[in-house]
Amino acid sequence: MAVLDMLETLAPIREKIVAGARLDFEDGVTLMESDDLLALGELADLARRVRGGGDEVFFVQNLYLNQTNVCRVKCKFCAFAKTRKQEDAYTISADELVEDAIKQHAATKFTEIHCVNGENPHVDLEFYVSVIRKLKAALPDVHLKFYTASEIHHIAQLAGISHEEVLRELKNAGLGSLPGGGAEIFADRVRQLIAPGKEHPDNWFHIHDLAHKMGIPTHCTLLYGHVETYEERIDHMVRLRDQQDATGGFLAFIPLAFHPENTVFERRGFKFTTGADDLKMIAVSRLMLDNIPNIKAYWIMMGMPMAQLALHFGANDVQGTVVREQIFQAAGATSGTEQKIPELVRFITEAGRVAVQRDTLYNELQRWAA
Ligand code: V47
Repeated sequence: MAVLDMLETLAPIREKIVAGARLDFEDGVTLMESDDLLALGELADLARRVRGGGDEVFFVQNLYLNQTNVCRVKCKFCAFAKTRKQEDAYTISADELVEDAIKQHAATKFTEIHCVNGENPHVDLEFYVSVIRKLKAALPDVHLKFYTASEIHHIAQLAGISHEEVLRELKNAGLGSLPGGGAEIFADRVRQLIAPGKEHPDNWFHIHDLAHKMGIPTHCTLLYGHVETYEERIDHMVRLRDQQDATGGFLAFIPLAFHPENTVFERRGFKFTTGADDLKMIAVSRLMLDNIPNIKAYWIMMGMPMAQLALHFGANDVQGTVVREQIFQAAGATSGTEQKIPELVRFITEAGRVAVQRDTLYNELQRWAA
């Protein structure tokens, strides 16, 4: 495409951004179809600034824990899940998990635990509630970001109670927020192809809607780079934006790049996403999601150098120190599982931004001079 054509295609979108107007579905598809990566980055960074964003780039000091990798759902994109009989299947008791967390806390002083699990059919409500209660008692100042909407739905099914009752039990025990997983791609066509055993997206929305109304903030994600179309990515973003208009409880959006290793899709020849697609996803999500304040460039997923570039494509958060990630490691991530604070600060500062350590709710804890 000639440069002039590209400028003309993006010009009406730029006008909307400058005017603070909302982009529509067609604008989103136009952005996705553009290969003018630098123009997309510039537009996204402009949108971020027009909407009040400054030079701050956030990260949180966190620990990743998984209670169980046993899972009843056979999502085709997943390399983490196991059946109970597989050799490397595990289910960790609340006491073991708490002991481990206390040891880690003494070493690193994390402020958040992020926990996502398989949908284990062999445990009960108490398995989930007791770990939150015990962790809160042992580490009262640590924010517990536990259980995707898929897991909340699963816990409700297990216990024969409503989503609302599960959330209330967990909140009373000390739950702080929900991670954004389980969203995948909302479009039925894609869900049937990649996760036919997973609950309907209406459940995902019902749980986030309830959580926001109960004062539990949540995160949201989109899994890209498999069988979805650009239209289906934008449809997903528009649905998230509508939910945020209604309840306002999403703290951040995290685009998750599909990692094919050790999955059904690897055997079908699927490859890892490219840097161009990763940067495009960050830019387009910033442009479309005008009401979600934070866009995360998840370094575990894209590597630290690419996450650093993403800071000029609309991202303002690199997630965190992330001690011990398992889901992406199982599927071929090569970025390691821990980033020390000085290293995060170095990458952010060398991108010309101001590194800010935050808590889960985006309260500032410490800042480093640029
Ligand atoms: O729902 C699983 C994704 C999610 C693969 O809220 C994969 O800050 C790529 O919830 N390749 C679970 N993605 C993890 C999750 C999460 C992750 C990071 C940040 C946050 C947050 C939440 O992980 C799943 C699925 O979308 N996932 N397998 C894979 N092979």
